[in-house]
Parts: sequence; C-alpha cells; structure tokens
Amino acid sequence: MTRKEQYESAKEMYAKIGVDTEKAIAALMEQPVSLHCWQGDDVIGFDHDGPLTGGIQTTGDYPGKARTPEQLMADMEKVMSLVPGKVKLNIHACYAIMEPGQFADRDQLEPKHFAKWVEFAKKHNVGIDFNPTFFSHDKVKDGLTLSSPDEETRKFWINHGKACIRISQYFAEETGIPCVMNIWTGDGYKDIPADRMGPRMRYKDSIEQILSEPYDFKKVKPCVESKVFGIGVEAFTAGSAEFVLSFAAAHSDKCLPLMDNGHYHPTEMVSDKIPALLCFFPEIALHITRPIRWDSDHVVLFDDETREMAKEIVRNDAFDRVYMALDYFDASINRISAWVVGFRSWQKALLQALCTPNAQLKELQEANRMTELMVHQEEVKTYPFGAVWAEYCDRCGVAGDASWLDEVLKYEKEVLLKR
Ligand code: RNT
Ligand code: ZN
Repeated sequence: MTRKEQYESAKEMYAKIGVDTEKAIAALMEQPVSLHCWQGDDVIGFDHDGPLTGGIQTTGDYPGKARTPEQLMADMEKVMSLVPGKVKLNIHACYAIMEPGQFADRDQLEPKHFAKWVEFAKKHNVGIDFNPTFFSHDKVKDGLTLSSPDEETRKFWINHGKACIRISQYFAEETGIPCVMNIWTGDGYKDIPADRMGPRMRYKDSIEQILSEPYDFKKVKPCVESKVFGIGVEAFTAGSAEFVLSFAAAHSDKCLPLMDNGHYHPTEMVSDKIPALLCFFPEIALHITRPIRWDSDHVVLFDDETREMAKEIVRNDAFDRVYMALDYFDASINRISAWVVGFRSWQKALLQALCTPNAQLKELQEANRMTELMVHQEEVKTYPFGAVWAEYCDRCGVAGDASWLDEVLKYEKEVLLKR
C-alpha cells in the first residue's frame, strides 16, 4: 500500500466511528503553537554573560548551541522547516538585540531592541509571544525581584515589566497577531521564611503596577505563571498556584492564568486543571513541558499526559481560548532535534485528540455506560493514527516519518559543529 492508500483506508476506519480526519487535519493547520527561542541556547539570551539563575536549570553540554541572534534565528528556521502546523515565536526579554555600544538595561528596553525579531516574524508570517526576564541578572537581589523588600530592586523589575508591556503591544501591532506576555519570577526562599504574606503582598502590588501600563487587552495578553518550587528555592515560592490563580481571577479583565505542567506536585495533572479553569476564565495559557520527578523541562513527548492535555483543549472546543506554548530545554542532545521532537509531539497529541470520537464518548459517560466507555476509549488508541499523521505532515510539506533527522544531522555537521 502506498502512503496515500494507507491514509484512505485509515480515513474510512475513522469515519465508521464518526471521526472526520479531513476536518481534523484542516483544524490543526490553523492553530498556532508558540516555539520557545530558549531551547536553542540553554535559556541564556544575548544581554549577559552570566549563568542561568532563578531556580531553573539546563543540564548537558551538547555542542553547537546558538550564540548570536543570527545563529538562533537560523536554527529556528531549521526547526520551522521540519515541523507541521502553524508556529508562533516565543521570545524572552533577554534576547534583545542591541547594536554594539547601545546597551540598554532591562528596565530601559524599547521596541527598537526587538526590531530584528519583528523582521524575522514578518518574514515567516507568524506572531510573537513575549516574556519579561526576571532572572539571570545582577539586579535579582537575594533571589527576589517583584517581591523584594528592597524598593529600588522592586522598582527596577516593575519598570522591566512595564517596558515589556510596551514591547508586547509593539509586537501585536506590527504582526497583527495578539501577543501573549507571560510573567514568571523565581522569587522565593530556600528555607523556612518568617513571613510568607509580605512577599506576596509586594508581588501582588508589583504585578498590578506592571498591568497599569496602558495596553489593549485584545492585542496584549498578559499572563501570570505559578510554580511550586525551584532549585535553591525549595521552601517558599511567592508565585504559588493559589496566589497566581487568585490574582488572575481578581484581574480577569487584564490578564490570564498560565499553567506550566511542570509546576505542580507530580501526581497533580494539568489535564484536569484545564477544564477547571475553562469554567471560569474566558482564556487561559499553557506551558507544555515534560517534568521527570521535578520541573526538569525534558523534551515533550507523545506520552499519556501530553495527550490528555491536548484532549481537554480539543473536546472542550477551546482552541480559541487556550494559548499553547512549549517550554522545555535540553542541553544534552542536539538542540534542533529536541525542539523538533517536542513541537511534533504536541502536534501529534492535538491531531490524535481531533481524531477521537469525543461526542460519542461523552454520551456514554452521561448515560453512565462506563463499561462501554472504557472499551471504546481503549479501542481508539490503536486506530491507524500514524497514517493520518503522515498525511497531515505531507500536506504541511514536512516529513511524516523520522527522516527529518537526516536534515538535522546534516545541519549539525555543516553548521552546528563549526560554531
Ligand atoms: C520556569 C518557568 C518559565 C521559564 C521560561 C524560560 O520554571 O517555566 O516559564 O521556563 O520563562
Ligand atoms: Zn513555564
């Protein structure tokens, strides 16, 4: 059987259980997924020479990481040529591109420092998401930024956040696509604090001040991201789940909650939290990652929880309510391959969710026909999804099998290893 014939036969099988694979393919092509620039250089950026701090860590020293904007953009182009679906760029403030001699500190950043990213986005006809960078900087004082008791420190980081709102507005206006701007800090304490509320009250006030910078909420989507703990900040995190969710609920006319599936206790599932939040928030945002035992930020795979998260978006008809962004970083393997595997995995998860007879399964649940529900949920798992995936990739003009790796290895030999 040719690949086309395999697809035609799969399409028929799916049709018999009420799934229209043509519709599934068409729907997925329209959904942007944010491609995080920080996988390309181990979350370093261009505005400092220091290490990555803030309770997050990359491990590994695989050769070939990007060291300049040109290299990073070239690598991202390579990734974009190997993944199906629609990409959106996701960049951090520390990736500002400054001409020699015109250094601007984070509180002084302006749209012009990101003009090259806009040019890059326009070249590829994609939108841009943005993140203030509250880490890897000497003004992080005693591990604190927006919750610091030192007013000068706190002011500096508030001004950074405000500068980022203006830059996000610029991105949205230039690209014509809304810009999701995510606020995450690693603020916290390594050991038992004497005051938990004080830092949170300051954090609350700081984010409120950032959001007082004027922006059009249709174009700029500020998000707040929670976390359970970070390396070196095990005892207390200012931006805990309850804090952040309450903040977002209390300011739902100005910002969205963002859930990173690496930021909870290991038995907690973000797939279950997505529908919980969708009951209350018009829009939410996600960081899709793969935690192993902690927020290890492993490359996203086509695994159970990834698929379960995708299902919650698809079967709740929430594509236009959930902003999807990848957030992982592995420095121990080829970084382009890491990027591609993660992006493709999330695409697979979404496509498979679209190829599930969701309405019929829901009916079984509602009729309490749980025996049948289990049997049918299991049955659909071994349907010929691979053929639909290959067809989707074909239509997107990328390899439907692992042959894309040849391209990456060639690029590694010709470009990455020469850096
Ligand atoms: C850290 C958060 C945060 C970062 C990025 C680089 O634990 O997940 O989103 O990974 O901002
Ligand atoms: Zn995250």
